[in-house]
Amino acid sequence: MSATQIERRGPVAVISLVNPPVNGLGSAVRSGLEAAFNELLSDDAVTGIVIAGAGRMFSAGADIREFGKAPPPDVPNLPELIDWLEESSKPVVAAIHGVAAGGGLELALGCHYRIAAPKTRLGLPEVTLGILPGAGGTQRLPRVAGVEAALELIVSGRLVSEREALKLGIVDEIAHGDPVEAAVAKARALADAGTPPRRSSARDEGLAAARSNPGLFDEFRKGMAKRARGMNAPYACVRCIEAAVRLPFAEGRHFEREEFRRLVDATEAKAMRHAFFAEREVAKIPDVPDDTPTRPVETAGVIGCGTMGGGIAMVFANAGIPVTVVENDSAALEAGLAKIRANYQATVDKGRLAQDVMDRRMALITGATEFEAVAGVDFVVEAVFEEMPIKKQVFGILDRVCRPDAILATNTSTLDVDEIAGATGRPESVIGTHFFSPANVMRLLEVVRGANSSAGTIATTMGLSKTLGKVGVLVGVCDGFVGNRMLHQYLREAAFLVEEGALPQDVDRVIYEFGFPMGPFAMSDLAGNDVGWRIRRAKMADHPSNQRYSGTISDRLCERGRFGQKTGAGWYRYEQGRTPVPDPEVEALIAETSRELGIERRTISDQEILERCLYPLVNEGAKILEEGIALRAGDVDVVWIHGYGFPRHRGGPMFWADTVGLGTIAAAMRRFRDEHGEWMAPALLLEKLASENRGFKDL
Ligand code: 3H9
Repeated sequence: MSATQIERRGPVAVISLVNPPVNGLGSAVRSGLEAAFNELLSDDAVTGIVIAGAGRMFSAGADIREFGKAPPPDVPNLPELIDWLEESSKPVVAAIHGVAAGGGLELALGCHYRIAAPKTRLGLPEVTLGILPGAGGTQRLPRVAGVEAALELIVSGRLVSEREALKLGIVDEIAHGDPVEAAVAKARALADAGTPPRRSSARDEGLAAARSNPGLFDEFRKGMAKRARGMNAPYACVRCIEAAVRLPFAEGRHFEREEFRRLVDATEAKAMRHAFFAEREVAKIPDVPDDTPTRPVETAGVIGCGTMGGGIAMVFANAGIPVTVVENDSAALEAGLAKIRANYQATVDKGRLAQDVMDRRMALITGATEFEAVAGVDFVVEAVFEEMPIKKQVFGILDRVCRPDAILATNTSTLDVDEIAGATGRPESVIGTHFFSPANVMRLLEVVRGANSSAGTIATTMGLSKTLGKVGVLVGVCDGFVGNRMLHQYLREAAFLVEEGALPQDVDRVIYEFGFPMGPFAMSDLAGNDVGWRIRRAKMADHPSNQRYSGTISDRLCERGRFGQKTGAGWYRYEQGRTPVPDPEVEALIAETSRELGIERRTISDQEILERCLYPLVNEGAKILEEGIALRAGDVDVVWIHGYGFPRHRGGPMFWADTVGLGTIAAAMRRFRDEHGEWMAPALLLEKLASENRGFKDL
C-alpha cells in the first residue's frame, strides 16, 4: 500500500498520510507527498487540497528511525516539501486529529488553514530528542503564535490541546464533526471566494512584539539555564527563534537547517533517541508475547495508607480506577486519607489541578479497616512496612480473602518476592511493584517478576503500569532490584570520597553539573538519612569485615539527629526551606572522622569524583545484565532516567558508558580495585565487552 493516498471529493483532493502506527514522515511518505503535489498542483480540476492522517493520528513527525541514515536518492527532504506546499496558489487545509507533533505540526503549519478535531494534541517536541524543529517550525510557529509562546512551546517540547492551540492561533478552527469533511468544506469555500493563500511564512505581524523587546531572548535564556544545563538543543532552539525575528524567512529557514544538521548526529541527540526507543522497548518481554491474555483491571485495593500506600492509591484514582485502601484501624485510616486529601489540595492551591477533578478523584478512594473490603477487586497492591514477617502475614490473608483470579502485588524495594509469594497458594498471581516515592509523582515502576509469576500476571501488570501513567520496567528478584542495587554503589563511593578528602558540596556540584537534579548528599538529605541508617543497622551483622564501611559519617550525622531536610539539618543546613547550605559543623565532623579512620585527606579532582561515583554504578549495571536481572541495557537506562534523575541527554548510565568507552571504564575499575579493594573489581561482562571493543548497545 502506498504511504499516501489521494481521494477526490469534488474539486477538492484529500491527501492522506498512511504510515502506521504514527504516520511518521519517512522517505516513503515524502516520496508519496511529492508525487501527490506534482499531480494535484498541476491539475486544473483540483481547486483545493486537504492534508489528513489515516488511522490514529495526523502525524508524529519525522520518522526517528531514519535519523543517522542517508535517505534514498531522489527523496525530497521535509522542509522543501513544506515550502513547496505553502507556495501553492490553491488553498491547502490541514485536517488534524489525534496528534500533530514535530514534523507533523510543521507540515500543518505549511498549510494555509488548520482544523483540529477534539482531543487532539499538538506541539514541537523535537527538543526532547536533542534536536530542533528542522522543517520550518522555528520560523513559522513564532509568526503564527507569537515569539513568547513559540519559545515556551519549542524549548519545553510540550504538546498542547486543540483548545489551547486555538487560543494560541496554531489552529484556526475546531471541528465538531469529521475534521476531513470540515477541511474539505473550508478548502472549497476559500477557493470559491478566491481568498489569497494565507502563508505562515509571511505572517511577520507575529514577530512585531519581539522586535520591540530586544532583551526578550537573554531573559528567556536566563530562565531556562537551570533546566537546560549541559544541553545544546534548547539553546539552538532559542537561536533559531531569534533568527526568525532578525532575518527574513528564507534566511531564517537556512539558519534553522544548519543548526538542525549540527544537532542531529551529535551524542546528545543519539542519547535522547536511545532513551525514546528504550522507553518503548521496556514493554516488550521476549517470553510474554503481545497477545498474552491480560486481566482487565477495573477496581483496585491498596493495603496500608502510609506515605507509599497513600501515594499508590492516588495513582489509581488519577487513572480513574476506583481503589479501596485498607488500614489497621480507623485512626490510621483517617490520617492516611487526610494526607491524600492534603496532597491533592496542595496541587489545587498551586493552580495545577481543578477542584472538581480533585473531588472526582477523592470520590474514587474508599477507606476500610477490614481486608474483606478488597475481596472483589481485580488488583491489590500491598504497601505495609518493609518487613518480611508482616508482608507474609498480609499475603496469607489476601490469598484467603481475594477472588481467585485477583493479582496480588507487593510494593517492596528490597524484599524477596518469591518468599512473599510462598505465603500464598497462588504464586503465579503474585508480583512485585516497586513504586518510587512520591508514588503519585515519580514515573518509574519496577515490576518485579517472581520465579512463578505467570505470563498473564506480568502482562497485566506491565499494561497496568501504562494505564497508570508509569514507565514499567520488568526486573528480576535480587537485593535492591535494578535501581537501588546500583544506587548503593554510587552512594558508597560518594561517602568514601568524603572520607578521603572531598566535601559533600564538591561531590554534589560535580554530579549536578553532570546533569542530575541533585547530588547524592542533597538527595540523602531529601530522602532522610535515617532510612539508610536503619537499614545499615539491621544489616550490620551481614557487613563483610574485610570490606570498608561507608556509613561512618552518615551514622554520626544521624546520631546527632541530622536526618536531613525534615530536621533542618543533615549533610547540609536548611535555614530557608529546601536550599542546602554547607555547614562548618559537618566539615569538622568529616575532618575528625577521616583522622580517626587514619585517612590522610587529599585534594580530589572533579574527574575523579565523577569516575568514582559513576563507574561503579555502571559496573553494577553490567553485573545486573550478566545475571539477567534486567532484560536489556536500555531497561537499566530507563530505570535510572525515570527513577533517579540520570540526565536523559546522556542516555542513561549504560548508554553513557558506551560513549565513554568500556575499555576506559574497565581499566579504571581495575585501578580502583587495586587501590581500594575487591568490591571494585570489574564485572565479567564489562571486561568481556571491553576486550572485544564492544559496547552495551551491542548486546
Ligand atoms: C521531527 O519531526 C524532526 C523535524 O522537525 C525535522 C525533520 C527535518 N518516528 O509512543 P508510542 C513509534 S522529529 C518513528 O508507544 P503513543 C514508537 O517507537 C520527531 N517511530 O504511542 C512505537 O513503536 P513500537 C518529532 C515513532 O500513542 C510506536 O510508534 N516527534 C515515532 O503512546 C507507537 O508509539 C516526536 O518527538 C516517530 N516520530 O504516543 C513525537 N513516534 O510500537 C514522538 C512514535 O515499535 N512520538 N514512533 O514500540 C510520540 O511522542 C508518541 O509516539 C505519540 C503517540 C505522542 C505520537
